Amino acid sequence: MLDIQNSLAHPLVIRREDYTPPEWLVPETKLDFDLDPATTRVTATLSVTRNGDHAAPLRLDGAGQKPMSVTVDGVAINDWRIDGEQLVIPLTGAAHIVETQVEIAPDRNTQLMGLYASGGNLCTQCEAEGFRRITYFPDRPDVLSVYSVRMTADKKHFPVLLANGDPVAQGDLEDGRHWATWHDPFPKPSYLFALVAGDLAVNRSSFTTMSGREVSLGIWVREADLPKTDHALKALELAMAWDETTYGREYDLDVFNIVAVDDFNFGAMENKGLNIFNSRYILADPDTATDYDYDAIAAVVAHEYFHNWSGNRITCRDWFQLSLKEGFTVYRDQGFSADQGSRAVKRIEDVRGLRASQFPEDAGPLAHPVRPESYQEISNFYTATIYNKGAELIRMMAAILGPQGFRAGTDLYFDRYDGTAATCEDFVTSMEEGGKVDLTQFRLWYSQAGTPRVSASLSHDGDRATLRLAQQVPATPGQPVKSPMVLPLRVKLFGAESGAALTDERLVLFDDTLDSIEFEGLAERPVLSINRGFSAPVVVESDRTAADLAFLSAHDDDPFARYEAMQQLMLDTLVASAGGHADHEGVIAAVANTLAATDLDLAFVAEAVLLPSESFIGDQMAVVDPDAIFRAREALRRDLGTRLEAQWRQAYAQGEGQPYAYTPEGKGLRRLRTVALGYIAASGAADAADLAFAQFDSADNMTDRMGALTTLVSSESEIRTTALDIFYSQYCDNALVLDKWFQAQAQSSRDDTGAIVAGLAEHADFTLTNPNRARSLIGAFGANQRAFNNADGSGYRFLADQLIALDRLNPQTAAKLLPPLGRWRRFDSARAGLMRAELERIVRTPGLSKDLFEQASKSLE
Ligand code: 0A1
Ligand code: ZN
Repeated sequence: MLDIQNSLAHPLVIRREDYTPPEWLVPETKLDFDLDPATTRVTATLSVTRNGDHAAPLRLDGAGQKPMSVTVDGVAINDWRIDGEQLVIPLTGAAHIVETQVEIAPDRNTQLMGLYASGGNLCTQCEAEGFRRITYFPDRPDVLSVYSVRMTADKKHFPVLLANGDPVAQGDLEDGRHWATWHDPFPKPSYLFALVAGDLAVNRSSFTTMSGREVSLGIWVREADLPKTDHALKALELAMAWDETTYGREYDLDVFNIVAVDDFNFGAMENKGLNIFNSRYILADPDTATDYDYDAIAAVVAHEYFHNWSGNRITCRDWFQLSLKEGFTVYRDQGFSADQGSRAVKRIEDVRGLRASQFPEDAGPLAHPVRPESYQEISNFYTATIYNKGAELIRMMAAILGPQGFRAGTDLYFDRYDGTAATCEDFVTSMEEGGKVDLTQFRLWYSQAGTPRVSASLSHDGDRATLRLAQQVPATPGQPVKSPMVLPLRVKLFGAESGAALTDERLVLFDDTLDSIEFEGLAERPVLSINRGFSAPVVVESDRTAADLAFLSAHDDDPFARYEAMQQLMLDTLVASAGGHADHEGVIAAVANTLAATDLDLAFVAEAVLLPSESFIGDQMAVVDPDAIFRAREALRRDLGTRLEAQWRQAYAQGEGQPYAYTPEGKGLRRLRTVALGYIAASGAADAADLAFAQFDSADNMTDRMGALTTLVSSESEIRTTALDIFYSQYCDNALVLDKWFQAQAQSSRDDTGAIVAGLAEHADFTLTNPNRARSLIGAFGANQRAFNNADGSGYRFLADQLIALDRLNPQTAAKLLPPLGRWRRFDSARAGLMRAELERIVRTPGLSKDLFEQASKSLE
């Protein structure tokens, strides 16, 4: 392993402890772009100032380009040199004007970092280290500069020229070209730089901020897509208002533009005043986007907007602090989404996401703390841990401080660090001072990886009860021994006979000083409700019986806790049944009870009756047996389907004939309808495929159509191919919908899914150059536990082949798709051996990127 690592061109490990302030600052940056897809000339004029008393030369980061000229204070120089990929310029004074000129080729940029072409337009992506692909610059987040940008381009192909900040001037040139200048008065790091040149149409609106400033809002897309931008624009307005009322944060420029592009490595990017989005998080109409898509669009639009304060006005000192902006901003977007619909359902969705992606990451070879200590390639650290666990840390601090304390803490943070590049420690200190609490032990959440396990046991004697707690934080790579953490646990007791609350909810701060809590004056046997609302991101192991869990699933007054109790009951049942001890009665009764309840929101019911995913069941087992898990889950689905068939049919009929409306009620009806359809199909009912096809055929919206298609793709019925063909011919011109067609087939539970996916990789519409398409097939297949882990190793080989091919085009996206291969320790030795062989094959591939190398080599350790 180490030999391979040493032979790489740039095996550098960057460490948090090595941080030093920049030697040179760049208070002002002027950029001149002579834009052309084949060759773009970039002239950068930097005013640089020496930072401190030292004699070091100016070092500017670059990647993939060569300087054509360098001048210092207006005089061409030739004593510059290239060191690695850095341009080193000797400077004698305290302040200079340095000008460089480079040429770059956007249309050959398949990595989608820096300046690249997408759908005939030109756009940029600079986070984390893409700016250096555009021009030479100290490309680190603590160098803040005020940018002025001039762009020149062919007017016919690129009639629209956008950049950060506010527009200044524009004009025509004689040769069919035109120009525009933009100025951003807010000092920003280079990763927030953006420009777009293209043939785009705009959906405009305006927003009056709380201090009365008018902001012009614009969403820029292809002309034909304009009708699909209203939902995103509305979400932006809601987000702007929400940030004012919830955090007192106001927008600060005269314009706020969003551009949607088809080729994008992530979801979206918060460039100052010019957000650039993956088109899947902007474009929606009922015919092409599901309810899930609509929700995700609002969440991502809000997320990027919220970054204007948590990320842009206050940025990160270095990339180890990434969760400072990402964890906080995810927490903020989760709060926004919760306020738009059902708080409980939103929390259930967020916790499900955390368990699906962050818990396995924290338990695997790529586990890292929320504030990592080292990295090879920063792109690999845009992880569920940084984002979602990071958000849970903020949520825990908010719980500890209470609403007023938390708001005082965030006010202090925004005030004190505005205009600076800050650290996670700065945030925690603000919380301590604003909320008047001591978070000394809490800080371990930032430095210790791994998901804490809490064991909780409630004993009861007369009218007293004692809750005994113990915690253990598992070893993770590089961290064999852990200290106990502060776990804020919301706890409440219910009477086993009456179902009534026996206590108020208590927030227990379970830290190194506490191991038990006493309750007194209890009139009857108590049942424990713990970690209500998922107040701490931990695994709770309790001694509650199946009967206790069923009781809580019916009586708990916290909907999240009710859902949790049902999940735990289902999990215990499924793990036992994968081990050969099937007893479905408890789950069937509890699900029947939930379906019969009349006081529950339908979206909640739909979530509560869904079985845990195959991979989450696997996470509970010492050795994952994908086939046994699949069989156990299918058997329970079949039993639930048959025994409760009448209730499923009733739930299904409830939504029938309702005209489409994107409202919380409408979403709930559709969600429950699809879940019910799944159970009817699982029951083996003779009419199930026809029922699904009828829904597919008559649906007036994509949610119902996809719900039906998802059921059909897993069926043995011939109608399955008919539906897939109809769907394809109807939507083959819409890339975002075609992604769903690929994804649904990759998620199928059919025995031949591996072969189908391999065939789809050869389909004329499959391409690795578009990250959405690559993810829709390869990513979805990697997450299909049974299909991917086929005992013959074909799934592993397929993934490795695809990743090696994708790495040559787009290393970031390839590296993101690797983790399923890194789960080898969790499987039997035969599968583990096959996975390791593929990881080794990847690591030994000549010319492998740093991105994929880091992920694959760490996964082997
Ligand atoms: N800061 C963005 C995420 C993002 C990160 C890297 C990117 O480069 C390809 C793109 C986007 C966010 O949190 O939304
Ligand atoms: Zn973000």
